[in-house]
Amino acid sequence: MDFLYTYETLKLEFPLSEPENAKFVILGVPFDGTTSFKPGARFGPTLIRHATLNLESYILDYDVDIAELPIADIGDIAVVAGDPRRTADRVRETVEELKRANPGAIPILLGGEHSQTLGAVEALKPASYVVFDAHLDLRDSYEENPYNHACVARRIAELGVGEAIFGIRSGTREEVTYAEEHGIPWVHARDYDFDAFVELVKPLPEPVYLSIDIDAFDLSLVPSTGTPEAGGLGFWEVVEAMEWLVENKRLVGFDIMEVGGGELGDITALTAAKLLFYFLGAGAGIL
Ligand SMILES: [Mn+2]
Repeated sequence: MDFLYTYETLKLEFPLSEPENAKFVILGVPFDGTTSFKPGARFGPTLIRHATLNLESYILDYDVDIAELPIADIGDIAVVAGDPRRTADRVRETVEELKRANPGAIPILLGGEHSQTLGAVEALKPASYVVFDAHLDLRDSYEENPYNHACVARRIAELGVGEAIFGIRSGTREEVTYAEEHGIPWVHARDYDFDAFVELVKPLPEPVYLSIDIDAFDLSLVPSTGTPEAGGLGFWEVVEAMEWLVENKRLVGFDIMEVGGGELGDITALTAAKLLFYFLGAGAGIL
């Protein structure tokens, strides 16, 4: 099927399904128009796909070969340069197109700035938003733009979507106050463990959208991201949480955002690619 706003790009290596028949549908969002510090997120989707070439499709610990799963890759969104809202509109419309053709599909965004998650959430209308991030992203506006990447959790909260935020080690007093006043729980990276995750996520209503801002990981794993922060989470900590969500909650969407880097083989993209394969491998359990 053809989508209005996507174009073909490098795809995953193994045989892929058509989007109409796939359970998991990959969509790149190469947008970095409001990046504050370290540019390169526009290359994220391509760098992640390229990094997957380094990985076995067989996931040892699951005994699952993700090359045998119904996965599609519909390419990248044609972004509106410098305009996160209009680009997120294209993400929303693309996800809506996909869901009309294949209501059971779970879109997987590869980004690209976190601002673009808003478009997918608007299309999928989850009851809850679970996010791993170094930053609260609860600002009302940043650099005079309410659709800046630093505002995405606030925009999503305003849609009436319940939230739980993990891996935090950066925020403003204004954001902390907003979280308190609106009952948005968040866990500092220093306090994060699996039990804290389950305790907060268990009561959340379904369906759930899971967003992973790659900067939630310690920056040794993800040096090339828009706003890197020391003191983040380990790889298996996030995988373990993701596995629990896939097994215990109905997921409607997933993303890995803020992957940057200027060259093929970047560490950040390798981390993101491995995470993507673990998500797909865990996803075999819900087919
Ligand atoms: Mn972040």
